[in-house]
Amino acid sequence: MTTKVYGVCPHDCPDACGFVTEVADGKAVKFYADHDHPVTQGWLCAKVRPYLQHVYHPDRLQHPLRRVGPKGGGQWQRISWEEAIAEIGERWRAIIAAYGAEAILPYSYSGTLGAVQMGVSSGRFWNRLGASQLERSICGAAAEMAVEMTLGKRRSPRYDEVQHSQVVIVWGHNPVSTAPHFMPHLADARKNGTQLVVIDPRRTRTAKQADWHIAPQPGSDGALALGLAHIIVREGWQDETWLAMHSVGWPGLRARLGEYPPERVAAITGLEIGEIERLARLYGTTRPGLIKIADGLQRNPNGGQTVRAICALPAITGQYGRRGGGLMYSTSGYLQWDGEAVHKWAECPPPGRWVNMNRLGAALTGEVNDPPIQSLFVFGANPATSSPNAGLIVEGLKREDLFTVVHELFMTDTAVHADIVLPATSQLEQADLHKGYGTWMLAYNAPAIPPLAECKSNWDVMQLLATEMGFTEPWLHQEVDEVIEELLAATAVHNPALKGITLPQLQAAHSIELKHEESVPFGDGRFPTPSGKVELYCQTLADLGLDPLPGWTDKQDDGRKMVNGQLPITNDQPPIADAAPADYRLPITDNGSRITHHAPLWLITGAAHHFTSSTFAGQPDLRAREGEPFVEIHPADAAARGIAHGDWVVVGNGRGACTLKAILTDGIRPGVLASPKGRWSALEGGHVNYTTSDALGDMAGQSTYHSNRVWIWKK
Ligand SMILES: Nc1nc2c(c(=O)[nH]1)N[C@H]1C(S)=C(S)[C@@H](COP(=O)(O)OP(=O)(O)OC[C@H]3O[C@@H](n4cnc5c(=O)[nH]c(N)nc54)[C@H](O)[C@@H]3O)O[C@H]1N2
Ligand SMILES: Nc1nc2c(c(=O)[nH]1)N[C@H]1C(S)=C(S)[C@@H](COP(=O)(O)OP(=O)(O)OC[C@H]3O[C@@H](n4cnc5c(=O)[nH]c(N)nc54)[C@H](O)[C@@H]3O)O[C@H]1N2
Ligand code: SF4
Ligand SMILES: [Mo]
Repeated sequence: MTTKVYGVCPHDCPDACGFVTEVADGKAVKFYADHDHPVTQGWLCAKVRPYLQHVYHPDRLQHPLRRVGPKGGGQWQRISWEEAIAEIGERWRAIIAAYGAEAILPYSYSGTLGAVQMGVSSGRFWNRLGASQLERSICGAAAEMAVEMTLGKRRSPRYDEVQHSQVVIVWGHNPVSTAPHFMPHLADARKNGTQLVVIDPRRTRTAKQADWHIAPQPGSDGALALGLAHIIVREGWQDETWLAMHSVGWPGLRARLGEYPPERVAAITGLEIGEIERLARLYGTTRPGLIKIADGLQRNPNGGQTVRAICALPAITGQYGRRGGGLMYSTSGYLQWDGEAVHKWAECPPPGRWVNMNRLGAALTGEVNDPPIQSLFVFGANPATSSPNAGLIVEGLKREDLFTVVHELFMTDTAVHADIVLPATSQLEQADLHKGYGTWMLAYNAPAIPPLAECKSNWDVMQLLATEMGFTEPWLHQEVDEVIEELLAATAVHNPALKGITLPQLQAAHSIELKHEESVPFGDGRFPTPSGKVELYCQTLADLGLDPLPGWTDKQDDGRKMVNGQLPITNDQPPIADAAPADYRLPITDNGSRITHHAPLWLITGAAHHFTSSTFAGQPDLRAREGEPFVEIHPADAAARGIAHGDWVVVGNGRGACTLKAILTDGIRPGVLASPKGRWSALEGGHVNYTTSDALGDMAGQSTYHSNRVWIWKK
C-alpha cells in the first residue's frame, strides 16, 4: 500500500513548486512534481528532482552531538536531546546573568522559506528571550526597499503574463537557473515574436537563449538605466501624460538625466554607444515591454539606487499597470504574514539590539561588544559557506568563549565549528505553510514521513528551548497546524485575498492560487506609496539622508580587508592577507615585494545551477553534474597572467583566497571573473566567500558580494 502526500519545495527559489511523495511503510519510495500545480506544471528543477537522495543521504545528521576535541576539530560525542537542551539552557542562563540576553544571537536565513519553520521559528522564541535581533539583509534587502520606496509594494504579474510582452529585458538575473518555471512561458511568448534581451557581465544559461546579450561592467547598471532614460527623453519616447498623472518628481529626475549622456554611460558601463542607443530604441519604442529583475543585480554598493533607476524606466514609458509591461520582481507584497502573529512583539520584552547578518565575522570578533556575542544559534543557514568574508566568520567561530549551537541536516562548514549540533528534519518530515515569492500561490506542506532517527524540526526545537527557559506562553507551545491556522486568520483580517481560506480547505487543495484585487499589478493606477504615485522623487529616502532621486555612484570594493568597518590606511598592493596559507600568497619577487604587475579583476559569484546557495553542494550526484569548482576568465586576462584553460588558479585578495579551475571563455566580460557560490570548504578546500566583502550597500544593510576585487594567479 502506498499513499501519496502533497508537499511544497521549501528552498530559496521564487517558484515554490508542488511535489508528491509516495510513501510505503513509513518510507518515501517515489518523489515527483505535482502535475496539477499551475506553476510547477509537472516538472521539477535539476536540484530537487533527486530529492530522495537528499532526504536519505547517508551523511544526514541523526542525533545531537557535543564537541569533545578542539573547535572545528570534528570530534564528537553522541548525546541525548535532554542533555543537549539542558546544556544549552545552563550555558544561556549563565550568559544572561553575566551579559544579558542580547549576548545571544540567533542566525537563520533561507534553508527553508516556510512560514512556521522559518518565519515563526525565527521570531517568537527569540523575541521572548530578548535575544539580539538579526538584520536579515544578505539577499535582496536593498532591492526590496528600493521597489517599496518607488512603487509602494512588491507586486508582480504571474509568470504566464509574459505572453503579453513584446520585449523582455532580463536584467542581472538568470532565471534558467534561479526561477526555472518562468522559462516555458517566456519560450511561448518568443514563439509569437517577443524579443529577449539579457543584461549580465556573464553569458549565463539565460543569456545563451537571448536574442541579444549585453555585458556591462558589474555595478554600472544604474548608470545604464539612467542613460537609457536620457535617450528616451532626447527622442521624445517618454509618456508625459502618464508621468504627470501617476508619478512625483519627474522634473527633478528629468534634470538629472542630463548627467547621463551616451558617451559618459559608455565609459562607465564599458558598452559601445551604439549598443546603448539600440537598447534605448528597443525599449523606448516597443510596447509593452517587461523588465524582469531578481536580487543578484543589486548585491553591490549602489544596488538600491540601481534598482530605483531601473524601476523608473517603466514609469517614464508609462507602462506600470499595463498588461505585459512594467516590472517583474517579486510577488511578496501581495501577501505578508501578520507581523504580530509571527513575532508576538506585544507580548515580549522590547526587541534587542540589531546585528547585521552580513557582518557576522566582524560582529563575532569585536565589532559588536556591548554586550559581546557569547552564544550563536544557527539554523536554516550556513554562514561559514554562504555569508561574506567567511574567513573572518570562521575566526569568530573559533573563539573559545563563544558557545555555538547549530541545528542542521548535514555537517556543514558552520556545523563543524559548533559546540552542540542538533539534527534537523527535511521538508518531507515536517509540516509548513508556504507562498511563492514569484508566484500567486499559497500552499500547505504535509509531512510525508516520520522524522529520521532523532531529527527535529525548527519549531519542535523552539518549543523545547521555550520549556527549558521556563516560558509558558501558549504561543510557544502550539502544534504547527495551530500556528498555521493563527497565521491564516490573523492575516485574513487585513488581506482580502485570504478571506475564507481555512487550513482544512488548503490541506485538501494542497495549493491555492490567490485572487488579488487587480489582475495586472497597479492596474488601477494607484500606488501604495505616501503620495499614491510612483515616487521618482522619494521624500522618505530624503528623510533617511539618502539620495531621493534614482542615481548612480561608482563606489566599489577595493579588495582590502576592512577593520571595524574601516579600510586600513595602506598602499600595499595587492593586499593578499599575510595570514592566508602559504599556498594562497602571491609569489615573492627578488626584491622581496609581492608580485604586483597584473591588475585586479572583479569577481561575480552568482547562483550555481545545481545547488541552492550551499544547499545540495554536498550531494555527490549534483556535485558531479556541476563539475569541479571553476572560475571563468576571459582569454585576454588569462593570457596576461600566463593562465591556460584547465589550470588550477588561486583567486584572492586582502580578505582571503580560494583555489579554482580556470575556464577560459569569451562568455565573460574582460576584467571580470565569474565563479558560482555555494561550494563547501570541507569538500573543496575553500570557496569564493573567503574573498567577498562584508561591506554594506547603499540601502537596508545590503550585502555586496558582486563588488569584489580580486587577483588571480596560477597555482
Ligand atoms: N539554481 C539556483 N537557484 C537559485 C539559487 C541558487 O543558489 N541556485 N539561489 C536562490 C536565491 S538565494 C536567490 S536570491 C535568487 C537569485 O536569483 P538571481 O538574481 O537570478 O541570481 P544570481 O545568480 O544571484 O544573480 C543573477 C546574475 O547577476 C549577474 N550579475 C552580478 N553582478 C551584476 C551586475 O553588476 N550587473 C548585472 N547586470 N548583472 C550582474 C550574475 O552574473 C548572475 O548571472 O536565486 C534563487 N535560486
Ligand atoms: N558569494 C556569494 N555568496 C552568496 C550569495 C551570492 O550571490 N554570492 N548569495 C547570498 C544569498 S542571495 C543568500 S539568500 C544566502 C543564503 O545563505 P543561507 O541561508 O545560509 O543558505 P544555505 O547556504 O543554502 O544554507 C542553508 C542551510 O539550512 C539547512 N536547512 C535546510 N532546511 C532546514 C530546516 O528545516 N531546518 C534547519 N535547521 N536547517 C535547514 C541546509 O541544510 C543548509 O545547510 O547566500 C548568500 N551567499
Ligand atoms: S528549487 Fe525552485 S524550481 Fe526547483 S523544485 Fe524548488 S521551487 Fe521548483
Ligand atoms: Mo537569496
